[in-house]
Amino acid sequence: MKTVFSPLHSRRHVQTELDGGLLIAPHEKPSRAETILARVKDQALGEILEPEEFGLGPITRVHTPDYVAFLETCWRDWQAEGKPGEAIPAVWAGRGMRHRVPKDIDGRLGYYSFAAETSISDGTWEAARASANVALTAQKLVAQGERAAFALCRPPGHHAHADLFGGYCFFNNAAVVAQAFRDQGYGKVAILDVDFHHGNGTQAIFYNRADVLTISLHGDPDLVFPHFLGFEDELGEGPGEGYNLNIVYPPGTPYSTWSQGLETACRRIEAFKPDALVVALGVDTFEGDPISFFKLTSADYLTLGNRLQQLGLPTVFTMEGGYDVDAIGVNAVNVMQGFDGKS
Ligand code: OKP
Ligand code: MG
Ligand code: ZN
Repeated sequence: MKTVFSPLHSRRHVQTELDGGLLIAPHEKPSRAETILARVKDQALGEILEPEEFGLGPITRVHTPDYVAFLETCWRDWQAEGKPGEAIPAVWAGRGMRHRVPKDIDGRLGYYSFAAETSISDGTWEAARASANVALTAQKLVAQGERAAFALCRPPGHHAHADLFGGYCFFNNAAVVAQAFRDQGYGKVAILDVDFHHGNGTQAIFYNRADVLTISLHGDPDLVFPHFLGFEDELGEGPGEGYNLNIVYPPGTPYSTWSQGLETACRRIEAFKPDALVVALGVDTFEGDPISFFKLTSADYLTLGNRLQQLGLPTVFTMEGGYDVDAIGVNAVNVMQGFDGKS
């Protein structure tokens, strides 16, 4: 399988993540992507390509132009106010307040976000743009006939809504890929999110549409991030009713349980008969992950990859989470090798 990777991911190098009342060193750090790339090379998974530049066109097919413009100037606007640290949202429109875009940067940071752990500094814009280009280049490879491609995206994307950042995500790479397939004449696309966390952004972007089926398997949002979306009674709305599926699990879930939901998801995808599949691949389901609570083993990722291959669909993998950096390379590449037939 071919891998798409951009060295520009390292332009995202924030020093802070608000966690437990402290500003800690972020879990979503450059070594994540470098460790996966090293494993791709070590295992000779396949050719490694740098992304093409696709411009903002395919991004604004799923994100609003005002949100994209906000991200482009956020760090500059923050610095222009003379703020000493990294840009962090700290105020939101609560119930009963006005959902309008304020002029000042504190107000706009709150308007365009849903969480406060995701700081912004110099280079975040460039890295997020490169990450979307990585995803779109993998999509192009598959549209040109590759059975599958691995978009080694960083920063991740599945938490980003049309006009909200958060959960380490800015552009929803999986959604951008799915929309690119649609715009190129693929009639139906399925997105399967196997990251530990609910793909809230992906769900929201396609919630009222029947042409993109969204499925996410994740930790119960009654207990973990993103807390306010991802419950099993969220089925889609309007024309999209029946085209969103959430499968939630409790702490300690092993592959033997998790894979039952995967089977449900695979059967739903088969019934949908999509023309392409996007897999939002997080490996924070790993037993050693520092911020998650599932118990998948490294060997389980080979089994997962093999099961996804059996769907028989043109497939783009977009890299999402995974925070046990020592294991992230083996686990992510195991999915690709399982897909390619290794057991
Ligand atoms: C991004 B992705 C940890 C709190 C977690 C943010 C999690 C973002 C996950 N103390 N807060 O889905 O892997
Ligand atoms: Mg998920
Ligand atoms: Zn995650």
